[in-house]
Amino acid sequence: VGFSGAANAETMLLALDNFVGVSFWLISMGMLAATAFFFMERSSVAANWRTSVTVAGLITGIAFINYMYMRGIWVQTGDAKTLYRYVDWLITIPLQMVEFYLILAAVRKVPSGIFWRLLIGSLVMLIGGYLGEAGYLPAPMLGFIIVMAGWIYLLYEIFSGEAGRAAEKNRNKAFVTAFSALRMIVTVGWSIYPLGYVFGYLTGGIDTNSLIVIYNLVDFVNKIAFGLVIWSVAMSSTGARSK
Ligand SMILES: *C/C=C(C)/C=C/C=C(C)/C=C/C1=C(C)CCCC1(C)C
Repeated sequence: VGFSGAANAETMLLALDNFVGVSFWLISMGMLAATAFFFMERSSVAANWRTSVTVAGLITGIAFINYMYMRGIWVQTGDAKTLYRYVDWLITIPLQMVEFYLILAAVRKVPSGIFWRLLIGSLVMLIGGYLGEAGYLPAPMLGFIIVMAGWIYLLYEIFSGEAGRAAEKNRNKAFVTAFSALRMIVTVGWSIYPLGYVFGYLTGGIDTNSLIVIYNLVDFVNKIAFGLVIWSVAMSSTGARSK
């Protein structure tokens, strides 16, 4: 029982000594647990933080369903093309970027332009990636360029654009720590995803199983830890209020 798709197709069961399949299951369960946690914790945080915590739960909830689906595809075919992940990414990445606006807005009034720029920037990024990966663009390189441009734009917005400047106005220690942790996730945590595209389309090949495991593991940080950072700043702001 190795990594072969044929072996899986014969039984239609998940071989538990198969690390790729197990990683799908582990992340699915992690996403489910995180979703239940965020939805239950929602009522423990101050009213102005509830939307942020709800959205954290939506992100892991969407990922949970997509992981169940991808796991099934993988068990049946021995493959799980990155393209399936776009169903999740198309919804969760815009939600994650909107989280920056939501946590800023939980603390003080911020211009709604921030919301729209983060939303539209992330949609452009993801749609470009999808079209490139699905073969709708004349060259995969074009998709890559659109995604990189979108991503750089988003980084600019949260570091030095209006969102970044609005965050600087905040002197609350828990908020500052959380905001910079979220920035790190979007900078460093996200930097793993292009590897699959670069090796898969631009240079000619990457081992599918390794790529799946890598994406599964980074999603753990990029979705669950991302939500936990938001939950923790929500909790500490709630505590500070009731004291
Ligand atoms: C929860 C899922 C997350 C945070 C997914 C993030 C995905 C990316 C940041 C993907 C980025 C890509 C590039 C930077 C270039 C090539 C195409 C992508 C879409 C894989």
